[in-house]
Amino acid sequence: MSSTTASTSLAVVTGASSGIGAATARRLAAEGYEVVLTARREERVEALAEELRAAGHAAWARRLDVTDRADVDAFAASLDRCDVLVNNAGGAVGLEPVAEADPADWRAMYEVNVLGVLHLTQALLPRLVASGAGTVLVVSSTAGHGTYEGGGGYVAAKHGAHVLAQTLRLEIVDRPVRVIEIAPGMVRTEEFSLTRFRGDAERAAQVYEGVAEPLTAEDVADTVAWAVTRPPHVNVDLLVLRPRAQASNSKVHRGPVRTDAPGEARGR
Ligand code: 8X3
Repeated sequence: MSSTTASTSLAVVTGASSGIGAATARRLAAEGYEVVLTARREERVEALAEELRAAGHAAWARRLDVTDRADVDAFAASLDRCDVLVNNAGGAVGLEPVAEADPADWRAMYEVNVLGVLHLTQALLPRLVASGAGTVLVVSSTAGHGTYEGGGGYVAAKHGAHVLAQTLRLEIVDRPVRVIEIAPGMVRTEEFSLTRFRGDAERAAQVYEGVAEPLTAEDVADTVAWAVTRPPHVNVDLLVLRPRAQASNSKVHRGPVRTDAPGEARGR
């Protein structure tokens, strides 16, 4: 598939059709990686790969369903090498409480957020080891580190992705492959909340209402690029990033930023 030379590192990005995945593909291309953009929506990744090629980057697109193991294996077999795997494909479906949630939604979230990562990682590990300095990166979520009402299925799945990364890091400590987890909090992308609320644009917009500056896909891509471009012996185990206005999964400031110093009212 690729025209990689011995000196060009190749990065595979899953879920590269929009949001964090697309921003990450752009950013890694700009950093000099040859990038392989994968997603179920082939026309989207093909358009982005074309755009990157027109800008002088080495970029390729491949339709890929990370939940389909045969598809993943065929994809892995088509690659000459792989230096970086960015497991970004994932997402949330629904915000129903545990008592009312549809098990099918939970299953779908487990399939893409956990088994998708497992499939790609298993299939590409031989290439990553052969690279001599491989990186497996998992874009998890702050949902992988704490729960919130209505988040159950997504939180359980993202905890699974976190545990996969942690466990793999233990198991391959003697191999030249590092395992990085980037856990973003509130990121305003065009699709995350729209998918969660099954296309209800009004509900999706409410998630970010009044929040001064939610993170952008580019903010996360910047962090991914920073972690990936550290020297190979430096492993950023886990990096949690949130917008300044979000102090925890359930504490978000909505409204203007206060400019009075804390304690000022009491004369301190
Ligand atoms: C997205 C963050 O708070 O919607 O991964 O779970 S949250």
